[in-house]
Amino acid sequence: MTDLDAVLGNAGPTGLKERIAAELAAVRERSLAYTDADDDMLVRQHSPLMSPLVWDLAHVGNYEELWVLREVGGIEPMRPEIDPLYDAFKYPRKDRPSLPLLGPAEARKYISGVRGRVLDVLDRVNLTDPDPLRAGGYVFGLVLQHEHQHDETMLATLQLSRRPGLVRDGELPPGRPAAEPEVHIPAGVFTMGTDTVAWAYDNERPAHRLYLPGYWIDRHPVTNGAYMEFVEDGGYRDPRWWLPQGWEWAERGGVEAPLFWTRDGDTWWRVRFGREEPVPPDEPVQHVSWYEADAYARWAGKRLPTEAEWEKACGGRTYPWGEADPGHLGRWANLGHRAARPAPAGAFPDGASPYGVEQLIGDVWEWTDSWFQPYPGYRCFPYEEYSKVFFGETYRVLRGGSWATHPSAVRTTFRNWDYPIRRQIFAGFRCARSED
Ligand code: AVJ
Ligand code: FE
Repeated sequence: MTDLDAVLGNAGPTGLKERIAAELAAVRERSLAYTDADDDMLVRQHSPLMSPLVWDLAHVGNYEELWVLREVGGIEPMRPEIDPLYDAFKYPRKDRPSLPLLGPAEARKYISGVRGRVLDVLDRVNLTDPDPLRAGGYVFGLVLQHEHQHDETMLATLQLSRRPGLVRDGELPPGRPAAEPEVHIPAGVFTMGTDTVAWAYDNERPAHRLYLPGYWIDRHPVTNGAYMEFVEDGGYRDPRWWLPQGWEWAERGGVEAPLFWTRDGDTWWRVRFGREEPVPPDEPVQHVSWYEADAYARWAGKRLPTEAEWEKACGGRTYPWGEADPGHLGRWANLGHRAARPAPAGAFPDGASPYGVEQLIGDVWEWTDSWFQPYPGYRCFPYEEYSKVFFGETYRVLRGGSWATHPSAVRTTFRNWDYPIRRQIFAGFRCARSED
């Protein structure tokens, strides 16, 4: 099957255009919901780590203009003077509030003007054109995933703002205890990455065969309850568990628990979207840095999985449960902000991989032991600033998406990355260990 057949499916180009239009409408509804706040909330910088929300809003429109209107549609720039303001490489996040950004009303008008023309381009584009940006609607997949990624970034900003009442919560299924907390993955060759997932990024390609010795991997992500034991055992005060840089980072910042946690007597509390609540023990831990994840794993007598080990545990499918699109939220995974938190361990038995590993997709991004590096045979497409400029020994890979990640923006081959000190993202981890 070619890439094109895979994405066109039985619906053909017309069905694909309808799906793209529906997904574009849905992601925009999401972006507008996260920016449905007063102007002060939108233009203020809530943390030096993040852009003002109004920057993300105009940036997704500008990205859409660059790729769909100019690159594919051949349309002249609508407002060339604003391009540098929304180029993520021109000004660091901390400097963005002092730029002459579009205000909230102007930003909404600009992105809706772009969107109108994008739908015209979608109408007339040939999705079977061999040009790789057009074939299978790749450019639309690019802007859709990009906007969802920024929506997740906006949720992290909203969490950092500690402002209540802006982020919707929801219902989740209950957890189940695991009879066997670890799963054995036998030695052997598996295929890492993809050649066939139509909207995969360059960094997920090409598919390549890889041999891994046998290993054990946790069935569920590490929970708050398990992480509390590490904290209570003095894990943050014992350098034996920490890499030197991690120890230094925690000392300098006075880090003693996950971000947003505070202790009151014997009880741990957290702030979640502006509201205080006791930390629920059976939920996967989130808002930990790579250094904390790595230290916990060493304390537990284990280690973080490599990204290859994480991906092999998914069983070689687009999703751990098979090829079915996770769009039917509910059954397989906690994705797409159905609730504003991870689901308790064991909540998604139907989402298990063929090996029986659960909650690989959704809930929390999972830190892995791997640096973000290109796969053998990597080819940059369509631009260097998505992946290529980040390769090296600077960023650690995260896998699987979080509760805040949209189903269209994650799959078992998807690779995310961040600095090992970052913890405003919705990141947790699971542990692994080699065979004895
Ligand atoms: C893939 C999440 C690391 O948000 O920094 C957004 C994605 N690239 N705009 C990020 C991205 C360009 C990127 N991550
Ligand atoms: Fe971006």
